[in-house]
Amino acid sequence: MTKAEFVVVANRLPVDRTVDGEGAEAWRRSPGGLVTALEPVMQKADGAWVGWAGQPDLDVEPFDFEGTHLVPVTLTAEDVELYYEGFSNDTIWPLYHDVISEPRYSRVWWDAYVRVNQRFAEASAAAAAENAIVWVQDYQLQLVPKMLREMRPDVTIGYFHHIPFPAYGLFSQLPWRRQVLEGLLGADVIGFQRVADAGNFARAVRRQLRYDTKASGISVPHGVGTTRLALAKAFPISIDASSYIELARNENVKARAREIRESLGNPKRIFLGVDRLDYTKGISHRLKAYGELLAEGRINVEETTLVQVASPSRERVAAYIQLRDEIELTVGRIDGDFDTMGHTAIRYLHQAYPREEMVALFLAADVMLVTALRDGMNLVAKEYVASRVDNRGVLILSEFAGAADELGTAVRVNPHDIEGLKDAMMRAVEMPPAEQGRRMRAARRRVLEHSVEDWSREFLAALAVFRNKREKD
Ligand code: GDG
Repeated sequence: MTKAEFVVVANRLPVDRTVDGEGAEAWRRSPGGLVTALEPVMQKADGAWVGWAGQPDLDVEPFDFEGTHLVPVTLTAEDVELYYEGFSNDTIWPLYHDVISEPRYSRVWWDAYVRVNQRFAEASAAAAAENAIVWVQDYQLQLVPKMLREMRPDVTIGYFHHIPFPAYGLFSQLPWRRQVLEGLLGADVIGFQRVADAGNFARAVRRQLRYDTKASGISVPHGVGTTRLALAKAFPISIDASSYIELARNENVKARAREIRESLGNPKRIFLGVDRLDYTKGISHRLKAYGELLAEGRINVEETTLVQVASPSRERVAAYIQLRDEIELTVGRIDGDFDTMGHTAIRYLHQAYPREEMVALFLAADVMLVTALRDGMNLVAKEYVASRVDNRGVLILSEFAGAADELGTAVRVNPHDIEGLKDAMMRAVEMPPAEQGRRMRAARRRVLEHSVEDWSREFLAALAVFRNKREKD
């Protein structure tokens, strides 16, 4: 088997398996941001990517795809249920998002999480060349860094955490908190979205493991009486801004944006929400605020429409099934109360769209609503800003999304404060074009100056320091 100098380990491979009408199988690049972010690095470094192919019980040999060596990890239907839907999405996800939904602690799920993390670690150990760099992605694989270090002390290990790391008072609920911290500390560099996340992690390490921390450095016991240094700090993720700019300048996309406005009856103002249908995104809070503005007559359906794209997500997890029912009930009520024959209050779409359509929606929208109750970063906020090449439009941004640390000129909200949210929405619809321009230009500058390529370059530069040191020792 070919060994790679650079290995990415993620729950999912960057491809989807397709089967055509005749039953012929093929692989198609999946559209995710991480794939775009790592593509240039993978090509240059002759990299390998270890991950699950997205379907249970699918046993595929490693293969090459568009210059990347892909190493599939097989998950059985039971693994998917216990490790992925269970521990990852019904324990860690709600716990790390401030228990918006109640986390479930199941020993059977934990056992599966350990078992599957071990399988990912073994596959990574087998794929990595001597002294390779291995970059582990996200909360499904928190135990991989330590497992891998034990198998392969020669490799340099990075871990990036895409979601928030919670305050110790919450994190300490986790029955396996020690194992998770130790798992993560197997990495040389542990990256977070916000400075606050890195701070929460360091505090958990001090309180739970009693290790010393100083600035971003953590002293991790290593051998008898000695320690090694691990770095835990913020590396805020970003987007491939230029691809959004290109789409926003495309004549077809611009025409589509006009068409969308027309098909909604040319309202004076369009509000837009684009989220995976997830309880962390604060969709209910935004619907509540919008419904009240209509009821109070501060806005009316002749002039204003809310377009809510809620793309299907985790549809087998109970909390998501319930959330969908709640949201669809609320949308139905608001539309029932306020729609007219020609105008709708909320155009709700439980569908996923191609990126061109997303950008057309961004261009059509006067006000973008990002009202997450907790969010690692929230890429949609950055995508909206990048797409507004006309320097128009207003971003309403929750202070609980990581993006709020960077996009200081957005209209900032606490989504729990419904009156405050309503006032912010009114302020946004009434904002003069000159002020929109000032705010949008500053936000765009930030997104354009710090794109996803900068993110991966900065993370890998931090890892390279560890690798060089290892080579010298
Ligand atoms: C996690 C963290 C962090 C959504 N619907 C469609 C579609 N999308 C795209 C968006 C965006 C992405 O999916 C969602 O990214 P977010 O950042 O908004 O949220 P999560 O999925 O929760 O991502 C988050 C992120 O990881 C990266 O580190 O920012 O905090 O939770 O790119 O545009 N794209 C298309 N059709 C859809 O219907 N094409």
